[in-house]
Amino acid sequence: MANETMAKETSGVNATLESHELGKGQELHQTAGGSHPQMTNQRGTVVSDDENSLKANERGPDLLEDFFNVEKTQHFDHERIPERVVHARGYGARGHFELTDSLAGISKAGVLNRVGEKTPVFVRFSTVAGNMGSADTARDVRGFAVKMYTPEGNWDIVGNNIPVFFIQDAIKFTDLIHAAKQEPDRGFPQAQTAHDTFWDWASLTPESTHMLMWIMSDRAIPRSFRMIQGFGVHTFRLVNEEGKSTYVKFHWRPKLGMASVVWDEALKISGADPDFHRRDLWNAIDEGNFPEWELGVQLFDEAFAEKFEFDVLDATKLIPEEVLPLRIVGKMVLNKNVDNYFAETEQVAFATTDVVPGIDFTNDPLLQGRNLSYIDTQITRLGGPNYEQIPVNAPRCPVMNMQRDGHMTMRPQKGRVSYSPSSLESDTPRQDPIHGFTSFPAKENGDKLRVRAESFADHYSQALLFFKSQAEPEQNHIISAFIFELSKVETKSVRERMVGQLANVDATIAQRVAKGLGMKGEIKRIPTKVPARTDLPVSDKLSILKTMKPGVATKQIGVLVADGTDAAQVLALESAAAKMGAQVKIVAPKVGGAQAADGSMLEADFQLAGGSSVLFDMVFIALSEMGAKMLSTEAAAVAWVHDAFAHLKVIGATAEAETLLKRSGVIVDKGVLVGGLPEAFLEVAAAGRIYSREPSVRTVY
Ligand code: HDE
Repeated sequence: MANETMAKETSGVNATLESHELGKGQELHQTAGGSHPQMTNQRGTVVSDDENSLKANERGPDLLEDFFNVEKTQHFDHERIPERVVHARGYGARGHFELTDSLAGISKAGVLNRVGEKTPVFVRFSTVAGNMGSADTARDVRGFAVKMYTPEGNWDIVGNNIPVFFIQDAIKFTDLIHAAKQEPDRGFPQAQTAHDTFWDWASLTPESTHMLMWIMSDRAIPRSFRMIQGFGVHTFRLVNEEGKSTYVKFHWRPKLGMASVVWDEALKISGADPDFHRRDLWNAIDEGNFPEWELGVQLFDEAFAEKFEFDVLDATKLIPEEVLPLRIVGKMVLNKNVDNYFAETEQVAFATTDVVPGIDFTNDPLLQGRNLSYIDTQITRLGGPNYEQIPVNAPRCPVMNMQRDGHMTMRPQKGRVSYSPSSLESDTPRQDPIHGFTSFPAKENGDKLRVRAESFADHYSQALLFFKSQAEPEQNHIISAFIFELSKVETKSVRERMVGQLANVDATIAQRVAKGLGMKGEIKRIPTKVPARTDLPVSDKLSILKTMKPGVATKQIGVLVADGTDAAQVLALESAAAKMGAQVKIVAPKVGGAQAADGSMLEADFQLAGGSSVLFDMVFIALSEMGAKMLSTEAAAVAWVHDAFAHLKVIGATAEAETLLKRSGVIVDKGVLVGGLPEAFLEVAAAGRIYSREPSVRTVY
């Protein structure tokens, strides 16, 4: 039957295949049922056979005229586009922003004026250093980029989960990234800063010290994208109808509060589930547990900026919330997963210059440099200047101007006139001085110079402030992270120089790191003109542990079962967990499940070897005596329990599971509940990890 006729006569692939004479040895594929649409090529021609290429004879060579095969393969050959030079590994979702407190009078931006209006958003979370295929849980800053499709144009807040940055001037960005990425001669390591070039650069770049404290902290190993804060980092301007400017810093605050994993766990998750964060976000949205953030702003004027102890244009500094509280003005909900990862998450293009009237820039030299970089990079990455026409990037308001043509133009612009001024047509777009974007007329004068402002010179005070503001376990983690990273540095002089920089923050911090590195001799402090101030009051808001929100909602409980498990106990845990919004995941030696003591089957979510305890927030060992004995000789089970203990998780267990607990080196503490009720286990788990256990499982330097 000819292709064209078949296209008219059949309504689905099933019918097409059935009416098609199958090739020798070819079987009809089983389908999921339903009415499948016809498969076509990219030009719309219906495909009659997607299994066999066109050959000169049954065992002969392929024919070039097989345009179906040629098109399919050529398309495949071009499936990849250049990955982002930084933030290559990311994951996105859709949702909306809703203003709850109007900033009318402060900013004329409609999105910050119209209370209750829901503005669609696309958010992409990312790591910075790793390539697209790297693991989600690498120690790194998380990108937190929000695109708001406002009726006045797209507004992007292209932020991070850390409120400060490594450098003060954009001209240093290339160096930072080259130092952090794979070393150019050997092409490794990727997705980590734990190597010579990064620490060589960092130890020679005192302005990075504050940020180093943050990336060595637990902020850099978040439990979930849903549990990170976001920051615009720079000081921006809000501009009102009268042209008055107010400085602003943007903050996103997760409704669930912040939470992190522990470092050894992060390393193991990278192997057990490199997609840990994206899977978590996808699942949460898929299940209707929509993540939410509040938008907070720190608003201030010139007078505040003048008297604040650091320069508000310096992106290596933050303004503590205790000094300038947040005003919560809205909330953002992510409630829709993407339909297609590539079309949306990969092709989304953020830019700091995507702003609307009422939002404006300051002279922060990092922001100024970023304003050049983003559109430029998209042109290469997405193949031309029309990437704004791709649906995920297209504004949800009219776009009319005299820009024309170029690769992949999708808007067929009508008319003769493609220039301005013009008189030939009555409907050509015109500039609008009243409603259009106008830049704040900041006064500029002085000499043209390549300099770093004197007011940017203090590199250590806020590094110390951050460290001092952490809870003790968090401080210990920062020290351990420096030790881990610098232990991967092969060049001794680099290790020593970095410790010499840390001595500028605080002698004890440097000594603790030196001790962990086994460094002998006196620490050589790097000379600095501006020593760290020790008088800055601590800011509890900078700590995850001091601000943590208790609860188990959307948390994952790994339950280890085997043949002989008491099914009633598992059911009781499931029902108690459901009441508190936590999720039970059954891990069994076989994915087919386990046969409970009463003969019923307990269905498994994970097979033991693929369901490592690092994937769960807390664990319950629901084993019979026989089951515990059997699993005591199973390395995966012993590691499962041992890791949960070492990762400071709350562990619940049946009294019969004791053999396995002992074999795994578990020492009973307030986070190990043997033979208790599920409610008691969940109550303890709601308070989070057992950080007090830490000194018994790893050295604190
Ligand atoms: Fe970026 N950054 N950046 N950056 N950045 C990019 O743009 C750049 C900086 C941030 O999910 C690139 O589309 C320069 C600070 C995020 O798609 C590129 C400088 C902050 C994302 C670029 C900075 C960020 C990017 C690479 C120093 C936090 C991911 C691909 C002046 C406030 C957005 C791309 C996404 C991505 C340049 C520093 C956040 C090359 C030159 C500071 C969240 O344009």
